Amino acid sequence: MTRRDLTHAPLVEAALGRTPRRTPVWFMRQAGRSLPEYRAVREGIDMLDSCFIPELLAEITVQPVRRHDMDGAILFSDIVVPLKAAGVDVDIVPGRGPVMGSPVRSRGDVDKLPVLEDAVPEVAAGIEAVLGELNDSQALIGFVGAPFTLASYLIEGGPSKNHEKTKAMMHAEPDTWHALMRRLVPTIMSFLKTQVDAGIDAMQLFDSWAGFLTEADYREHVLPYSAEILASVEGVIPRIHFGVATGELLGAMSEAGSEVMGVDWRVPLDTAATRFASPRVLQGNLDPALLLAGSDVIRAEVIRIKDEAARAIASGTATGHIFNLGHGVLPTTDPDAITEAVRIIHEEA
Ligand code: 1CP
Repeated sequence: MTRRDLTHAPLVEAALGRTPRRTPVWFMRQAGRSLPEYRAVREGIDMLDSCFIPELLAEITVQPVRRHDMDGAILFSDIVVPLKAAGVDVDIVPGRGPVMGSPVRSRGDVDKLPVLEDAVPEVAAGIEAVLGELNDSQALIGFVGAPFTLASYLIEGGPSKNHEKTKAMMHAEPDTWHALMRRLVPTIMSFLKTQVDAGIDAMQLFDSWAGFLTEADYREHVLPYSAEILASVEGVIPRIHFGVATGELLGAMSEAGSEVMGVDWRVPLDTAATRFASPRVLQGNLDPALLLAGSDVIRAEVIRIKDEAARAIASGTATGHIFNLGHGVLPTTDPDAITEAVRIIHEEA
């Protein structure tokens, strides 16, 4: 594979700290349930199965770019896909999320956890099909879940409100915790390698639930492992790092090494930038709920967010801005409101 030349794609330019011709935008969860064309092609097909059908995953990945003039496509997959590919008994239950056949609670469970060693050819073929559909202004963003967020699903056995079993293991059995991290890192890196080898143009590390941790816990139990994953693609593709409610962790998370830091909607972008270990590109941070509030509200919020990013760049604490939501598109969002938001983001200076 020869990597595509995306030197002039706004998203890649912004991620590398250059000034793009327009503000690049993509939305987390832009593929998926807000789109009728997604619901149509997914009809009768299990969520995890759909992540292993190359033509289907490619079609779903491209749908939002086609419809909304996004500057980036996010690979249609899920953070548990590498676990499934490794042979872990995991299912995605509609309306709930990833559920494990048998949770990981002891050192014995950790030692039995399968590790992904091989490439995932279905995902590689899907990426190749996506790249055939995108032009050279449209970046394909690959992603992996970070080891903390994946560990939470494995230990809790499914989606969790408080992550209490996860935190209990971290503190009561730190050796088991670190062994689990050590076992997850190669699986995540190998799934990332499949995507990089197949030609993704950028990547995002989703540590969705890291915001539940204290900074001390994050530094000791999570940061070294996330840093190792990001380091594995340093200089190869631009890297984005994101978690929800991570305002208090932005400094520590920025030490993991990504060029771009995702910020959720709770922290103004110019405030967020002052917390980074060194200047980074900002990504964010429109509250996804406000896509339901009408275009006057969206326009006012877009102007506010772009002003905050511009102030951070002018003061030297940030080196660029990729527009995004502060977390994923809500399934009840009207797709026309998304198209309109993207138009406003591109048109407001
Ligand atoms: O049947 C369906 O449509 C199920 C809904 C769904 C979808 C569309 C799930 C189940 N996963 C996905 C795809 C997905 N997952 C994408 C690609 C689509 C896109 O972004 O456009 C991505 C990037 C993810 C990543 C993902 N999965 C994360 C990290 C992002 C985030 O939202 O913080 C997490 C935490 C998951 C777990 C997961 N998978 C699915 C659900 C409902 C959940 C969350 C469950 C929970 O609340 O714990």
